Amino acid sequence: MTDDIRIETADGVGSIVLDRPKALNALTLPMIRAMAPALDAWAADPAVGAVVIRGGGERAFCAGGDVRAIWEAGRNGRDASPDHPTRAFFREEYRLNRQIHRFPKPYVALLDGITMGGGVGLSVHGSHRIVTEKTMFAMPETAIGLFPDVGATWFLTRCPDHLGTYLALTGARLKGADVLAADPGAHFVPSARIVELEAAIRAGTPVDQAVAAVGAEAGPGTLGPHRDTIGRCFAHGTVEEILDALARDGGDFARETRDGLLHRSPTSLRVVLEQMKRGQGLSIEDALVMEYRLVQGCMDGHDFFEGIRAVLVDKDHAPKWQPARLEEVGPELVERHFAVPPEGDLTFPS
Ligand code: QUE
Repeated sequence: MTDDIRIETADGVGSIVLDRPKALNALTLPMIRAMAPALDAWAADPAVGAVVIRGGGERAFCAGGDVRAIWEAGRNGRDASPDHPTRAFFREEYRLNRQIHRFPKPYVALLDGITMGGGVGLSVHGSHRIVTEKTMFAMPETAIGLFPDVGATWFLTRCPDHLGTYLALTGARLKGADVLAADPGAHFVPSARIVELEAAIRAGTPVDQAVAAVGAEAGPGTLGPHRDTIGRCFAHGTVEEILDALARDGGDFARETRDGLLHRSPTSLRVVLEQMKRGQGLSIEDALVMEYRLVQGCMDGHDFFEGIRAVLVDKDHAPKWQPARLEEVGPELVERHFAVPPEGDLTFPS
C-alpha cells in the first residue's frame, strides 16, 4: 500500500489520482503495483464504464519515473536478482504501459500540467488524451543518459513529419497546442473546464460526447513555425547529418536545437536514433521488449547514473558523459544496448 496514489471506484468510473505533488507525482514502484490490479479489476467489472487518471496538486500530471530511486539502488553496481529495482521497476512499469495500451474501455488521461517520461507512458497509450494550456509535455531522457521508454517507441515512430525523432533526441518541451501536432488524436480542453469534464463522465455522459462538450481551439503552439526545419533536419539517418543540417539552416531555432543536442548524452543520441529506426512498425509488445533491452543496457553503462547525478541529485546540470564525444560512440557500443539482457527478455502476462 502507498499514500502516493488514490484509487477509487464510484459512479461507474475508475479514478486514479497520482498524489505525490512535492515530487511532481513522479511514479514509484508501489504506485505501479497499486494501478496494475485496479485496471485489471475495472476491465473485468461491467459496472465500470471508464477510467480517469489525473495528477494531484496544481503543477503536474506526472514528471516521470522515480529515477532517483533507481539511481540510489544501482549506482554502486547491482546483483543478478530479477527483483533488483533496476529490473523490477522497468519490468512492471512497461507491463503497465501495455495494459493501458490494451485497456478495453475508455481511459481518459487529464494532462493538466507537467507530463514527462513515465507520465507520458501513463497517458499516450490511453484512448483519450486531454491536454490544456497548462500542459508541458516532453520525453527528456537524453538529458539523463537514457532514451524515451514507456512505449514511446510506439508513439514517437507514429508522429508525423519526423516530429517523433525531434522530440526523442532533443527532449523538447511541448505546450498543449503542440501536443496536438505530435498526437492528432489528443483533445484540447481549457484547464478551467477539466472539473466539468470529469463530472460529465461521472454523470454517465459517453466520454466522446463529454470531451466534445468542453473541447476548444488550442490556439497556435510554439512549434508551428519550425515544422519545416524539423521535418528537413530530423529526416537524416545519422546524428552527424542531423547536426550538420541544423548548422546549415542558419536560423535561431536550428542553432538552439543544435546546441541543446550537443549537451545531451552522445551515447543516448546514437542509441535513440537507432531506436527510432528499429522501432518502425513494431507492436506495443515488441516495442516494450526492445525498450527493456535498452534500459538494461543503460543500467550497465555510465551515462544514466551521471545524468541523474547532474540533473536530479547535485543539480549542476554539467554531466561528464563517457564517452564524451559522438565520434567515440562506435557501432559496437550502440549494438550492445540492443542485446538480450542476461536475465532474459521482458515477458507479458497472458
Ligand atoms: C529527464 C527525465 C526525468 C527528469 C528530468 C529529465 C524523469 C523524472 C524527473 C523528475 C522530476 C521531478 C521530480 C522527480 C523526477 O525528471 O524521468 O522525482 O520530483 O522522473 O531531464 O527522464
